[in-house]
Amino acid sequence: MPEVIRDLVEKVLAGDRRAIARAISAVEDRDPVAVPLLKELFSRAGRALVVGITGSPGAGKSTLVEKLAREYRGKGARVGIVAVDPTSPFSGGAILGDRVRMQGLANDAGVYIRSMATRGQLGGLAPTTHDAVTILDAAGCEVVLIETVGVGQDEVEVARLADVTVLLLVPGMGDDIQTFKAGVMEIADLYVVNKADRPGADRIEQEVTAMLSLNSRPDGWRPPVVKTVATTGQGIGELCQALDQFRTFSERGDVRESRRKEHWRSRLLELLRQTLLERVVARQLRDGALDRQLDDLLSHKRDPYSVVEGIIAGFMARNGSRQS
Ligand SMILES: Nc1nc2c(ncn2[C@@H]2O[C@H](COP(=O)(O)OP(=O)(O)OP(=O)(O)O)[C@@H](O)[C@H]2O)c(=O)[nH]1
Ligand SMILES: [Mg+2]
Repeated sequence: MPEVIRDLVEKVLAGDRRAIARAISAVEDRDPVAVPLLKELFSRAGRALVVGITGSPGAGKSTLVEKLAREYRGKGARVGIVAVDPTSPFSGGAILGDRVRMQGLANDAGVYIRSMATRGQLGGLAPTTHDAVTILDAAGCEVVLIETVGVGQDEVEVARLADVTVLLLVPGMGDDIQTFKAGVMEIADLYVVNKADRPGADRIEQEVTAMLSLNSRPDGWRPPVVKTVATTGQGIGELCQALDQFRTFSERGDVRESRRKEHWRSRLLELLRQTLLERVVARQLRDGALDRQLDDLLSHKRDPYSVVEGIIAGFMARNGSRQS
């Protein structure tokens, strides 16, 4: 293993914050050290509790994450925070907002905070969020909190990555709860009614509880509803307890294991798709080869299915001889 990678691995494993930052940047930038680094770190990961926190813009996710991180710090745990931002990495506004709200944690060596931009990626997770979690996990974070904005499909993505998913609701959503996509409500293991200092918190709590009583989950878990005021920290202790309860529940049954299995199944397929595509593009579609195919498509001389079959056949022929 090259010295530079060995050095980075050792520092990440020791929890060095600058090394963690460098490792995550390497992954984001698709630096050549990223894959060898992740290969080394993977066997040291798998212990962290990964908590996904989702909810509408402005629901109080960052404020809650900060309080939750403090609560876990109080118990002596090291905490990693990944705030996934839907904006481009260049607009920066919301990222700065998150940083400011979490400033209170900035000087704590036991907390690592990272913003990641989705860069337009569907699903609300930065493409590299998974790898960032592996790095934080290997670096000794017992808890990794992932904040992701809840717009459409994003919650489903975070739920696949997390061991436990928390959905933040706020008073004043009124009938919105009815219009919440069924799939979104289903992915939450825990519901938080945040901004409970505002009128309407009880009503929304009742609505969620009523809705939950109508659906029973196949795994038998009954998602609790916790009221919080993230700005003051009220209810954070209860939330932590509820998280612990879910953890115990999911570790006792095979819930956690089967979730992780599903997670790795989709992750492997995704990685395979990406790697194969990159190899095909690198070996078969160099030097304007794609453009030449486009001409045939535009004039309808060839159909796209045959073009794809041809590209893959060419790749297999070249690679078959290489590998045998
Ligand atoms: N009254 C009240 N305000 C809150 C509470 N929690 C958060 N806020 C305020 O709500 C605003 C949004 O909070 P954030 O923590 O940034 O919300 P967010 O969900 O992270 O927002 P985005 O990341 O932009 O989607 C801030 O002004 C917070 O101070 C709460 O419990 N009560
Ligand atoms: Mg936020």
